[in-house]
Amino acid sequence: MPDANYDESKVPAYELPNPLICSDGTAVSNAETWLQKRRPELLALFAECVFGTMPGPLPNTRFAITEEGTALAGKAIRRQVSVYFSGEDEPRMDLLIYLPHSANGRVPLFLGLNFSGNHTVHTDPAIHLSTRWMREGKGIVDHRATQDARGGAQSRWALEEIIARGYGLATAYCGDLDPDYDDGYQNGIHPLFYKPGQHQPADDEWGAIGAWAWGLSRCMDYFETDDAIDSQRVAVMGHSRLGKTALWAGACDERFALVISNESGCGGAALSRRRYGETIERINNTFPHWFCNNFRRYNGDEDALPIDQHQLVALAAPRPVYIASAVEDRWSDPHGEFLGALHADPVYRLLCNEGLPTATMPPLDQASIGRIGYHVRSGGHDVTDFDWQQYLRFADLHLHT
Ligand code: GTR
Repeated sequence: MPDANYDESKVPAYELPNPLICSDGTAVSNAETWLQKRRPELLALFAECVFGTMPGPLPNTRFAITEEGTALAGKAIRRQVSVYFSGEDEPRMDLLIYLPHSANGRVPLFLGLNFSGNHTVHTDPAIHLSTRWMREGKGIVDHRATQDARGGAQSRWALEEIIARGYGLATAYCGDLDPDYDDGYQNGIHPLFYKPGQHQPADDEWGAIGAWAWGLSRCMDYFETDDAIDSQRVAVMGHSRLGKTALWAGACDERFALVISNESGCGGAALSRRRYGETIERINNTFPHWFCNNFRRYNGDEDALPIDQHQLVALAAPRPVYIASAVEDRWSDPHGEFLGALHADPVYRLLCNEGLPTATMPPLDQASIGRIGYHVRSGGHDVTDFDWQQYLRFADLHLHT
């Protein structure tokens, strides 16, 4: 495999597929053609070539509130909910929800999966410590969390600020849906869907990202049953591999009112054809379980893809979408992420006459906010308070709190 390219002058010439021209050559000149024809076509192409097809909810899904209490010195209500997918205890997704205590009526909220268990999101000792398989990291022994893992990802969640601004925050561990390693899809939720004799997904069926996105939709199913939550105002958010997931969840499930993708890189908002930083070949080799097997056809052959990632961003339209980069996170290709946002703009202009306010990459640490939002901040691959400040501003603007 060639070394990763970080030289802008070595980005090859490429031609992007036009989001507003259908596969049969029809130009999309009105919202109806987008909604009835082009959008479903693009969704099907992303399913077939990139993320795999995703099934619907399981009929035996049920929700159980396992714990409730006040939190954050009385400023929030904490609710822990287990989502059971079959008649059995496993597999199960544990949802952690904080809502502002002072709320009048249903609250809007941010929903995002986490990398290492709900207990990492805050030091609140009442958060159930996950007993599931975890990647190695602080407070992890033999792939299991210890008390030392509590609050390990706190700096990525701005919980106090989110609550103070009148929003809720809901999160679940991605590993509840599919542990993040390549095991041929024997654990997690995939086996629940195998037909008799099937032992792993077909080449055009979902991988881990598909399973994670499916889980986000099941969180939404729960929100629709909870009177304290405004399910019409849920922003789905994710970082990195989970930022790819947030885009895919937002594309597949139009119940999400707003989509935020933080440093999602290859397979997220970054244009694949640029082959800058992480490429399709690299991501498929390192993480063979993330995408569907069909995505491997495009290893080293990006121009053969019938889609590119700006069209994934466009699948959020006309709902507000925010793409964020970090300047030192070259692996994710910040410029490619910006172009992913920019080239979604024509779809937004067509549908709601408002897209990304700029055609050039904004200066460092200055958000450009329209119906599409974008920023590139200083620093490296992470989610910071600066990122959340922009997301809250964006949500204030579009979710009308
Ligand atoms: C990297 C991977 C990226 C990104 C990142 C993350 O190793 O190459 O695509 O997803 O992990 O999720 O933090």
